[in-house]
Amino acid sequence: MPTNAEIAATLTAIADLLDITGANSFKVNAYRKAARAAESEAQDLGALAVADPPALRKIEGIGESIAAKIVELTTTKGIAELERLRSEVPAGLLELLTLQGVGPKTVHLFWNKAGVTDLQSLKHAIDSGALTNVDRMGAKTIENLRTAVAAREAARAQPTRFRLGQAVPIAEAMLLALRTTVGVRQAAFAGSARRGRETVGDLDLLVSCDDHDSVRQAFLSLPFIDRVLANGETRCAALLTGGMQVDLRIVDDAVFGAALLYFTGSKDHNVFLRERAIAAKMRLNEYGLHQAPSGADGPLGALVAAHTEESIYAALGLHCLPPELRELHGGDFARAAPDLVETSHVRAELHAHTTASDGSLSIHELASLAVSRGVHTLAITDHSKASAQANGLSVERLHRHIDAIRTAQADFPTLCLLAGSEVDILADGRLDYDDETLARLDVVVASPHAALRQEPAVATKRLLRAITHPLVHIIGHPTGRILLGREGLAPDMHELAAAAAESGTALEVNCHWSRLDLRDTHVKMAVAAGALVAIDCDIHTADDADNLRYGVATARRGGLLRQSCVNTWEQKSLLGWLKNKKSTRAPHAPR
Ligand code: DGT
Ligand code: CA
Ligand code: CA
Ligand code: ZN
Repeated sequence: MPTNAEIAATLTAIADLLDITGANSFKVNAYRKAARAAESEAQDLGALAVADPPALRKIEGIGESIAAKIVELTTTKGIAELERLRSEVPAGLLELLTLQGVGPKTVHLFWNKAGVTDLQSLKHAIDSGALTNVDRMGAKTIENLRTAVAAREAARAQPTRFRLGQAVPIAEAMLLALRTTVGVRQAAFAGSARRGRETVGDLDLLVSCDDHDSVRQAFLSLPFIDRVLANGETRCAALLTGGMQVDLRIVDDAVFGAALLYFTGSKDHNVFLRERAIAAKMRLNEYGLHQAPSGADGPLGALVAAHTEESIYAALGLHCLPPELRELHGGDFARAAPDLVETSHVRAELHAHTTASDGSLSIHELASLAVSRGVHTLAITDHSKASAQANGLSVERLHRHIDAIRTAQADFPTLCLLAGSEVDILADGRLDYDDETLARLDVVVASPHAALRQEPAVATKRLLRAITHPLVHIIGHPTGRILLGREGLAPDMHELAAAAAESGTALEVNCHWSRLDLRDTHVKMAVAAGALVAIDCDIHTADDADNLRYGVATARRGGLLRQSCVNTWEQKSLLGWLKNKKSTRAPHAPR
């Protein structure tokens, strides 16, 4: 049965198509009004359409003919008029609706006055000047349109990438199936996913085995596979149902390490290793590290190492570089093993939401989850009042919430429950609660949620103001970007990192795979500046705690050491930092 939101979307689609065909605006507006009514209606309209159809008409904004459409949609899963409109309007016109600044009335004009039927013909109409004769199309409007079309074309030309947190679970499910196949010795994923890159172009799986055929068969019969692209003795490739490509390499177990090293990349790291090999009169490829006594072009000599990555690095005089460092760090860490942060080091979660704002867990459920994860400290940081869409807390509600957290503490003797807030950093850098309120909290995570299209210089100033605020401990998801979705702020991260180091404020790596914010390159800047970093799951539902690995991978890519990550500290040090930062800094002077 359709939800109210689905009914609203269907009514809006009809209204858009009617507008495009140039239908009578009285009729179009009736659909739009009904869509708004459906969206804000508390009763379940689908259920009502089945149980008591006449009741639909009693709802303000829904007339007789649209009530009939809702009944039709609910009982037949479609609406004949919508199908008729869809067959009448060229499909390419619908994409134009998603261009910045283009609505259905404009699309109607494009179609009828300039013969536009899709993006390509719109581009042609702009370039040929055909649009200048269309009503409402001034020079400025046409210029904006040109920009929007170019942006769309650029986005289309980009190869599709998938977010790490969506790709890795698929890779692991496939490996699990392959590992149980007869004859399989080792199985791993390589490529950008193993390096922990925020997005991956394709998955690279590597299997060593005694029987190539059984592995191929097992791979090609995995349930996720939609289409086979290649099926060879040592290499298979397939497209998965979600559109992602998977490459599988099948190798002998003796050379698994060499293949894993090669297919993990990055390409630049492979070049670095090969050059090192040549300098030592050896040669490295996906089959192993060999002696090459007569130089790069001469014949290969004896095998030096191939079974494990460690043995190859060791033969090159290097320690085994963690895969996350094999992209942004060249040979920086090649000589000594850095004490990078690991998931097992994380002992505190400092950013979590409850049902008080937009989380799905109660204080008790969240605390139980934290106990089961083995952390010593949990900060409860619900949204502040400016985040109205997330049910942010008024000062009064916050005070009651703090009391509830203090009361709950008694039920969790092994866990330290901190009363915090994820307070909005307003557009000008002021915080959403006054200092007196903030001073009552154990932890203040300050995050930007709105005004995310600011100029870089304005964003830098805004975030600096929050970083240097003496009552702020952590800057949450500092840029507000959404991977493959929203650019977010583009502040001067060098400047922010320096200020964070100076004021003892931590910058967050938000672990959600749609954020990973700070991103890897930003972590690298924070590390260079000596700033503290927090790695937090920003828990809204229980599953969010599983995202820790992606945040840790991002932090490791930036070279974050264990001791610079506040979540790894012993409880005493952590609480000391939270307190000290509060009392040792000069009181905040209002600007
Ligand atoms: P992606 O898939 O775009 O997210 O990035 P990768 O790094 O997974 O790239 P991919 O799948 O094309 O290749 C996997 C690894 O195999 C890559 O990181 C390094 C190695 N590799 C592939 N082609 C070449 C090459 O032409 N030269 C070198 N040196 N290495 C290569
Ligand atoms: Ca790949
Ligand atoms: Ca690949
Ligand atoms: Zn947030």
